[in-house]
Amino acid sequence: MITLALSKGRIFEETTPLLEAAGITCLENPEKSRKLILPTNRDNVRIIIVRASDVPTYVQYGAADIGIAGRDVLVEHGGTGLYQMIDLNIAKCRMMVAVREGFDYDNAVRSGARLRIATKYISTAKAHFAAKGVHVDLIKLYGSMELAPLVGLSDAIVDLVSSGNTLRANNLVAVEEIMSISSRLIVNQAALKLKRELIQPLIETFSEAANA
Ligand code: PRT
Ligand code: MG
Repeated sequence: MITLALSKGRIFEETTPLLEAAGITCLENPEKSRKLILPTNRDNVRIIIVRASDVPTYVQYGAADIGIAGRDVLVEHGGTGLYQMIDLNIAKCRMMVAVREGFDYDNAVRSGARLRIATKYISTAKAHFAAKGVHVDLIKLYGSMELAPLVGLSDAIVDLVSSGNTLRANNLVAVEEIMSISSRLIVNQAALKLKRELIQPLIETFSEAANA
């Protein structure tokens, strides 16, 4: 049996065609079902539904053999116990620094003043600003980062941007790109050895489908 960890929403939706290419169909819709363990058409493959940021943790401890997670989540997790097998080229976006329209970010950085940054990506943001030599106070949020600069919680945010609509709707502008993001197939290190004959063909079909 292999267990695949996925988050519902965009990752589940964009993974479905890759699973289909590997002959795997999930038998329940995670948006409708309250079940957290979903059967597939193959009795040796099951899907577990977890929070996007929890996917690496389930795979690290071997509670899931494989999983799909964004590069944002993987960098923040650190990658211990995981093999990052392939870039699936799905759920793409960019991790950006954004500020209120009219806020002079370049000047704030140049002046050497401490910047207040709100984000859910504390360790990624910390590494980014440390590499630039910018002093920051980091404020941990769990969502709706875009609100923080509007109500004076922070000078800037570090968040994901895809269409840019959320920034525009809130009079924010992106001022710096930290990294480009897509989702990766991750594999538990022990599972890759012990269940190689089940996992290896999946990796191959996924990588063909991702590059098609
Ligand atoms: O939603 P929940 O709190 O349960 O968890 P989550 O937000 O971590 O999960 P989910 O499903 O929203 O995101 C899963 C993964 O999708 C992320 O880890 C990214 O790798 C990837 N991804 C791709 C995105 C986006 N694009 C994206 N646009 N994740 C989030 N967003 C958000 C962003 O945070 C911002 O609030 O969408 C908003 C911006 O979108 P635009 O189109 O308005 O720019
Ligand atoms: Mg979300």
